[in-house]
Amino acid sequence: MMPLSILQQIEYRHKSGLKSLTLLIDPDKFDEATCQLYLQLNAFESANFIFVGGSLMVGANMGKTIALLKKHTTKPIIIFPGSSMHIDFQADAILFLSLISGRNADLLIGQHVIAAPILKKSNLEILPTGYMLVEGGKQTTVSYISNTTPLPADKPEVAACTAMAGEMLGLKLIYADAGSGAEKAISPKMVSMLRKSVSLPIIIGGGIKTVEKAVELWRAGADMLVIGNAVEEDPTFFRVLAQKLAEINHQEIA
Ligand code: 1GP
Repeated sequence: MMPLSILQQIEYRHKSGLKSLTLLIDPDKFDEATCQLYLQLNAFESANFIFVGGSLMVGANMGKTIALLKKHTTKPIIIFPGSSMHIDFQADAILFLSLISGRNADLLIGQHVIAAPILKKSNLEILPTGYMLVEGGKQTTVSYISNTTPLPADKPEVAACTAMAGEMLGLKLIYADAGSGAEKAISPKMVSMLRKSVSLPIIIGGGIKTVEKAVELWRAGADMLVIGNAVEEDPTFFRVLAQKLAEINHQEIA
C-alpha cells in the first residue's frame, strides 16, 4: 500500500477524531544545543508534525535547521513560510498559505505566483491552506509584517464566513493563528464556530501556553494545535501536552 501523503494523514486524523500536536521550530532560535535538549525531552517524537518557519527570519537558517531536524527525526517536516524566500527542498511539505483574513493581494496570491514554478520543480508536497490571523491582544510580528488587520477576536461569525469562503475556493486546510507569542489564544467559541462552518481540518496556533487551554481548544473542535513560544520557554511543556493528547485520543478511539 502506498504510504499516506501528509495531507491524507491530516485528513485521516481529522475524520477519525484523532487530535494532533505540532511543534513549531523558529530557525532563528534553533541550534545544535536546542536540538539535543529537544531530543532528550523526546519533543520530536511527541509531535505528530513539525512546522519550521515564521513570518520574519533574520538569519538564513532555514536550510541548516531542516538538515539538523532530518538527521534526528522522521516526523514530517513542513515549511511554515513567511514569504516565497522561505522555500527549502529538504522539507517534506510546505503550507501554501493564502492569507484569507487580509486584503493584501501579495499574500493572497502574489507570493504564490513567484513560488509556483520553484515548487513545481521540487518534491515538496503542497498543502493549500487558508491562513487567518486573529487578534491576539497585541500586535504580533505577523500582523505587522503582513500589513493586514487581523480578524476581531470577538467576531467568530466573521472568522466562520472567512473559513467557509476558503473551503469554497478549494483550500484543503484552515489555519487560524493569533500570531506567535500572542497574549490571548483564539477562543474556544471561535474554534467551535469554525468547526460548525467547515468540514476541513482546522489548525489553531498562537499563544497556547497551558495544557488547560490546549484541551479546551481540542475539545472545541481544533484538529491540530501548533505550539512555538511555550516550548521555547519551557521545553518540558511539549511532552506534558503530548501525554494529555494521548489520553484524549485514547478516549476518542476507545
Ligand atoms: C505562530 O501558531 C504559531 O504562528 C505558534 O504560536 O509561538 O505563540 O505558540 P506560539
